[in-house]
Amino acid sequence: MKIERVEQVYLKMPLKHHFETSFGRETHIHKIVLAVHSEGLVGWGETPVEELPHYSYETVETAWHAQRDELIPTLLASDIEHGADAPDLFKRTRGHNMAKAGLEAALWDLEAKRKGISLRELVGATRDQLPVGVSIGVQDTVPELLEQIGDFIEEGYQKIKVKIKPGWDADVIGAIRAEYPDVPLMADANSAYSLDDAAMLRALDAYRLIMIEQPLAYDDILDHAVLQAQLSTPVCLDESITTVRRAQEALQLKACRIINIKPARVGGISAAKAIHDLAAADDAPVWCGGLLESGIGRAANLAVAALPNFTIPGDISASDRYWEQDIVEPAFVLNDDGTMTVPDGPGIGVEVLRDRLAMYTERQAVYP
Ligand code: OSB
Ligand code: MG
Repeated sequence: MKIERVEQVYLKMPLKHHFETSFGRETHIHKIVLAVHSEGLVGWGETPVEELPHYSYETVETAWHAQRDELIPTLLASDIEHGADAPDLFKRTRGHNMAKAGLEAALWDLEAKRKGISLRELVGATRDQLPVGVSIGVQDTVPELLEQIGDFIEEGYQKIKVKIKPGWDADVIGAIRAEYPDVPLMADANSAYSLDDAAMLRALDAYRLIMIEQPLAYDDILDHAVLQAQLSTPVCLDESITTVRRAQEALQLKACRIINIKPARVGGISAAKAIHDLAAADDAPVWCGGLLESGIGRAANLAVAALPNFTIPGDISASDRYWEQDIVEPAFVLNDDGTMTVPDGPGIGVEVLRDRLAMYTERQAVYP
């Protein structure tokens, strides 16, 4: 595929409600959308970076720079056959996974559209309805959190994930369990603890959580292995798993029993597939996390999450969970049975709305 033109668009999208994690409270979500053009077709991808280096060291500015100054010129100078060839094409660049992942996703979408097949089919996945869950930020009060959880259960979400941080943890989880004894529940700490907090983390074992996500340092494997040996609750790694190699180390060292695969965090769809396969060979389930993607990234995440070892509901909520107006049509909706339908049209299977893009555009560039 000879790529004739690449569009790079920085979007700032207002959230319906603020989203709070142990890093702080967000009211807007920043991201870069990429469009790759070839022979009249357009492939779309999303780089779900933040404005500031909190969850990840990557930001709008670092991703913009890596794409503009290295990745896009490399792509324009190449003749790439498959989206799956992107990691090799970009291998001279170390790190910058989210910058790479957005371009790789656009190439997979373009390849699928050229072949007239869905991205799901190109990825090699077959399931078409996926059970999904919802991630809920830190709230001002416990009653507000309980009410939100009740609303999401009512809507049909099949897994509730709540953010925890020191001062908002064991008591809050206990209150949720008292109100909703059987809801599939998990906690995500976003690295807010250390091994000094092992006693509190062990106390969470009483609440039958499906897992605890990334309790310790964002770049750690070894402390998580020490912690996992002390917990009956499975540890799930998110931030620590940045590459296929890290996933292998984590599984081998028993630092986790479950992996949250975010294609953007691990560098793209190819790496996500490789980690899926590695975990499956180790009997470790995986699930698809999210980075508050727009409909473009959401569609690609659904296609990847249709692979067979994604056995735990993902953080793949409906468009209206975060957005008044998504940038794709049709928007993603939750089915009555708490599943989401993987689009089966060509590529990502949803249409990108140019007028919506324009509403949220902060900056854009076209190459060459
Ligand atoms: O840790 O999974 C996380 C959002 C932004 C940054 C990190 C995380 C999250 C979420 C929300 O939990 C996932 C989503 O609904 O997209
Ligand atoms: Mg997480």
